Amino acid sequence: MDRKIITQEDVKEIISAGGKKLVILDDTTITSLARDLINKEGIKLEYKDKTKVDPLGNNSTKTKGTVYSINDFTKDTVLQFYYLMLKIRLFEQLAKTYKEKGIIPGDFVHVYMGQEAIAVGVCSALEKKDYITSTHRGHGHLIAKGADVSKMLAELIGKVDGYCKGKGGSMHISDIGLGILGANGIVGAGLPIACGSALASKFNKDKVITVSFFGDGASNQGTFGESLNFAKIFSLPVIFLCENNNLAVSTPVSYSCGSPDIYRRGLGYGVESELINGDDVFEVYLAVKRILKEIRKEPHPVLIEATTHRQIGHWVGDPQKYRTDKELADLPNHDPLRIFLGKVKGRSDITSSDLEGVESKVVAGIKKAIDFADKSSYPPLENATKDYLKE
Ligand SMILES: Cc1ncc(C[n+]2csc(CCOP(=O)(O)OP(=O)(O)O)c2C)c(N)n1
Ligand SMILES: [Mg+2]
Repeated sequence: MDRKIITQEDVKEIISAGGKKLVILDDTTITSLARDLINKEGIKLEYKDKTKVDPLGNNSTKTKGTVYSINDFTKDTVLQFYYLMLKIRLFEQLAKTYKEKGIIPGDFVHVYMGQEAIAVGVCSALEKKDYITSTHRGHGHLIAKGADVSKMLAELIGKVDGYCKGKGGSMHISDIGLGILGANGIVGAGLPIACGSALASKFNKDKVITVSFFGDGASNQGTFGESLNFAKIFSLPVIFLCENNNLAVSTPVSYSCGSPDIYRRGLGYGVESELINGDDVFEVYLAVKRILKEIRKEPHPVLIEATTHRQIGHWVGDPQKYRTDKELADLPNHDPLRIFLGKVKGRSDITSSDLEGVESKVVAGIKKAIDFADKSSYPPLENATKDYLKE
């Protein structure tokens, strides 16, 4: 079988055709549900490339790259990916400028530039009813899940029409109606929250899935292990999505993580785990779509590690003295928008005027947000102590 990914359905097909052997490529991914069935039915795996040792012993579902054709995607989907990624990029450029000019109050603004392919690939694969938990670097997740950029911008600059009436700021935006269970200033805090919502979905049998975004730094928090174990023992419908940008503020993974393969930690908890290329929106979308389908069929947790690159500092104003010149010079090669545009060149039906049309739409939306936030007023002093608790 020359397939790159073998799912439970593929194995069932082989069984019903009376097959007892599976010939696969060296870098074929076998999902954990498929693996369980292969083991149960005693199907033999035979690798075309004989250098590969038995993957079942290793229990790894490492993906070396999903093979796809850009032509597999509809034009609408491709343009929607561009719309969302560009919307995030322009929103973040604006947030950066506002912070540099002192228009945004408070200490830190963490922007998502460079990681857009993950938020957009994941959230485009989700259904509206699904939930996400976000992080301190959350603007991209929120925009991809449908948050209103006008209300977001108003919140960032402390205005009364913002998501939290201007009192929460960048790291406290949520919109339950859109399935956004909150950005979060506490590193690693989203994972247990995701377990809670996934537990509710399990009880309600509503087929809702929760995705918890977190960083490589958060993977060293106790909440990571506690949440993965909890989700496994209760078979919760949740994806733990680690955005590995190799840095927690200034600390690289090589210093902070015992093993550079964060996804492998999931295997120790019996959680299906994969490594994907988070620079490519098409790859992220396909991997997450496939995993969601399996989880909706039978609830279980999955850990995804998506490699990615933070295009600027940890916070706006971070001089990034800890990054080498070589690393900084290589960043454009990992820019998800650049990678996207390179792939789209292969589509004869997508013209530069199609892309320009998307750009104009994004710019108009950002201009509207600026206008909305500008016109909104600051909250009155007498409301300073209100709205913190449900009244
Ligand atoms: C519990 C906790 N510890 C420390 C911090 C300070 N802090 C904020 S962001 C951050 C790094 C997080 O790194 P990572 O999880 O990789 O996310 P990234 O910033 O790379 O997106 C730290 C240590 C915090 N907010 N919460
Ligand atoms: Mg990080």
